[in-house]
Amino acid sequence: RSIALIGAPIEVGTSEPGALMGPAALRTAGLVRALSELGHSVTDRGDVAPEGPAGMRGLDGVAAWTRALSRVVEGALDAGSLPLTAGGDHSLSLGSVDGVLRHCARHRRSVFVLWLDAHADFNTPATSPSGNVHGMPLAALCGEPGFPRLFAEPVPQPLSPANVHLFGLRSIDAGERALVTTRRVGITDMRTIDEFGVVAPLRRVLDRVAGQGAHLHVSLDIDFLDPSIAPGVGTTVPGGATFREAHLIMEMLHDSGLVQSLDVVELNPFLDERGRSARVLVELVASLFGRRILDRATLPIEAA
Ligand code: DIR
Ligand code: MN
Ligand code: MN
Ligand code: MN
Repeated sequence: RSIALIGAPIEVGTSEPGALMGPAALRTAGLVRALSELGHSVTDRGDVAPEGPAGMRGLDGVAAWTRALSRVVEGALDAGSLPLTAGGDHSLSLGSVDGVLRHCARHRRSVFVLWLDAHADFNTPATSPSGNVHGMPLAALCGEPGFPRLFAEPVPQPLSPANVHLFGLRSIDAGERALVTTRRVGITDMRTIDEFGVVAPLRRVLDRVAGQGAHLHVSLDIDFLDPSIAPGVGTTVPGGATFREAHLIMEMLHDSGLVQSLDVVELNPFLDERGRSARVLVELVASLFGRRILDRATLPIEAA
């Protein structure tokens, strides 16, 4: 496939400095090479420049990035490429998903977002205990109030909360817990993964996406992973996905053939240990784009 790598060195959505080095660290860890070796044609579009004053923290700074990223992601999809937006804090998904929504609105296609994250990212300015915008993108994308002037134009078709699935959840604030419940957001929390593993819950999600013929956008927050394999993030939460669970998810996503756009977010190289987390992310992205141990899918057990 044709993949457009879009750097989004944004950190105004968080209080922990360092995420702006994320795109550079992913490039250094060999992201482009890993994807090219799998036979994909990768174009590195470089880093996006924000439209307007991007220095301030909070919504006004994030808005400048949102507009620029939305345009670049929509353009990549229009050109038939798969946009891979590399961050940068999770507020970048306001731009990438907005671009996806605009592209899909023109093609009358519904959008489904799979959010691999320790957190729900469904706060609004009214519910957020931290005030950090990286904890709010899903609420804004789903049309919750409190986000004026964030998007360039009103979204033609906002994201439906029923078409959002949080996977790996293990840290949620009181206000956003109430919101995701009333809005009926899909959730596979860590407790569910402990009980049933990743395969059955993810298969249900993928079957729904396939049934809808929806565009599948995957947003991978590095804190989805257990801090023991990925320490390079400002908001580590113990009890995350293991290396093997994460790879299996990526392999299932690849096999589904449904993923049309991807975010890789929250890598903070300043907190990383000698590039470990960046390398793990590159390995995971490679699995999502088709790297496998053998050149066939796993054999059915009875045929083995
Ligand atoms: C917390 C942390 N729920 C907040 N969110 C993070 O600030 O709203 N999301 N770290 O990835
Ligand atoms: Mn398309
Ligand atoms: Mn997040
Ligand atoms: Mn998170």
